[in-house]
Amino acid sequence: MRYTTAGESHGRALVTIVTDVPAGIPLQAADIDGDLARRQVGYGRGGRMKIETDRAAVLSGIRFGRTLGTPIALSIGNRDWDNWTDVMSTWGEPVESARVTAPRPGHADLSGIQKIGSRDVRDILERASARETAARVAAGAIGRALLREMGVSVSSCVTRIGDVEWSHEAGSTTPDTMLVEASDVRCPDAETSARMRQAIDDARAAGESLGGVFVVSVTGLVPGLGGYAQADQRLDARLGAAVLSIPAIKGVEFGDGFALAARPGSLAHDAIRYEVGEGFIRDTNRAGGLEGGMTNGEPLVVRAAMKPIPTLMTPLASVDIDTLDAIDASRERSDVCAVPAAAVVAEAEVALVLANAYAEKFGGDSVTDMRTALDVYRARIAR
Ligand code: EPS
Repeated sequence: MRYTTAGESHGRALVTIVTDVPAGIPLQAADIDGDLARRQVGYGRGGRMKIETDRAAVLSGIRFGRTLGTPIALSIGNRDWDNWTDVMSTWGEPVESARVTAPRPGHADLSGIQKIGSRDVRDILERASARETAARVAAGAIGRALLREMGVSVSSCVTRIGDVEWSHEAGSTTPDTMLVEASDVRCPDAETSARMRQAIDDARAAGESLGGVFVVSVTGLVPGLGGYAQADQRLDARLGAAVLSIPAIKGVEFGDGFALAARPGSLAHDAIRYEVGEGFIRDTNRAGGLEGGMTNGEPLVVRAAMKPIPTLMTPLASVDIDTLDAIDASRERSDVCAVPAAAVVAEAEVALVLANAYAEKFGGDSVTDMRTALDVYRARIAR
């Protein structure tokens, strides 16, 4: 599956077209809209989320609740567009008073205007805005629906907001411990969630913003997805690129990741044993489910670091692009913390990579054929 998106943050709508979708995937509106809703909630979001109630209109590619195998076009309206029709008009002359001239450190603003030669930072920020990730989540819901047919489930949780960390046992971030939909910071631990909320409140009061860390965990994967033979087959690289494509993500690790660098080999890998009737077993999952660029049948554990949002109500220093005078960076209505939302976006990105890995290995035309091929493969490796 490949997807592309279009749409400005305060334009009419976000759209996505998803191609190379196997036929016959059962899909309901609630699958897409449910994920859109999960992305929208989350403690630390700003006023915009009170305006939007994201829903995807399906324009093509789904008939009677099943994918046709044809491109799926989805549109998510921006309710806020009604408030931006002058500033974001398709035609006519620019509103000079609405021009943004103070680029925000950390955002795409400055490099963006340098890149395209614009004198209005809004030309950049409208598309660099993480609003675009709503369209990715809609696309990802189709990947998730395919994975469901393959017996795979994808979930996430937040393990750090600012300096508040949930110190969970390594390897405990499997879906069983990640039933966190009820928590508005997506952290499974109630006491830590309360401290995370307090940190967000404190940041808001100080005109600050906060980043954090989240984990995406995937269960039900067969071994051997991805590949060891060529660089572009390696699943670590493909997953890493997908998660790093999400705005504000600055680091990704798999399993014990960076901590592995400090350990001797005997404490860095996952010993193999065999049980009749159960097959190959690992008692640890330090590798995070990936060895040699492939899944190894253990839960996939992807951890990512998100930097704090660049829009600060107590702004950093910047330079006016008209006068070149020192000036405060521009203030826009914004979120204080979007780590819980980013975790849901990462689920979508991970789901799309894994859906493609299944389609490569088991055939991408029809979900029925994929399931048959998967059953044959499972039976072979069980022998
Ligand atoms: C964003 C700024 C805020 C966020 C937005 C991302 O929007 P606004 O400028 O309209 O207040 O709420 O995120 C979303 C709209 C969304 O759907 O996630 C930014 O500058 O990146």
